[in-house]
Amino acid sequence: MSEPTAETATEPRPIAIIMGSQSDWETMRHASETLDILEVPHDCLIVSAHRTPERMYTFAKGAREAGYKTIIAGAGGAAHLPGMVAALTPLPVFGVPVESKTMSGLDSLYSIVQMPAGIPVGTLAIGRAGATNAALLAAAVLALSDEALASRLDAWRAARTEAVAERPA
Ligand code: RP5
Repeated sequence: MSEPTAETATEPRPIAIIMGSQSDWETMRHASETLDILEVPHDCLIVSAHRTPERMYTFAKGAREAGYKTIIAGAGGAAHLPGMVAALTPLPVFGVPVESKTMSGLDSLYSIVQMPAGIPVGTLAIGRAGATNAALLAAAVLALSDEALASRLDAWRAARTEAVAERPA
């Protein structure tokens, strides 16, 4: 969760990774690490729909003006954060269901995926895979207008392909 430095303060950070709790970081750090590999500047913030609703409102209403292009939102349990943020901003929101202890993340998944028509949340898989893929999707959106990033994404995918052995060890 990097603070802007004097050197980077004026650089645009096109992606915000938000999460409902510190406990979500263990999952959401995989989104951040993926964006680091792809050299995509991003912010990581704790924004809770339930515990800090005013922080959530301020963040979501100001997100576009702050320069964000997409938002990745992770939450668990009664996971209202992605949907509420999507209701408050026109930016694309990708939701990551964090794996909960009591229901293995199914509660998170259903809370995030079952949005009413008109307010979309692009919902990913439960847990680490979802966090990683949310980062890749957000990067792919940015890559539509960023050729250098598109090349880095191509290289990332090619490396994943090359890493698959023909036979099991
Ligand atoms: C949600 O409640 C958070 O997104 C988190 O996944 C879940 C549990 O939060 P903690 O009790 O661990 O802070 O709001």
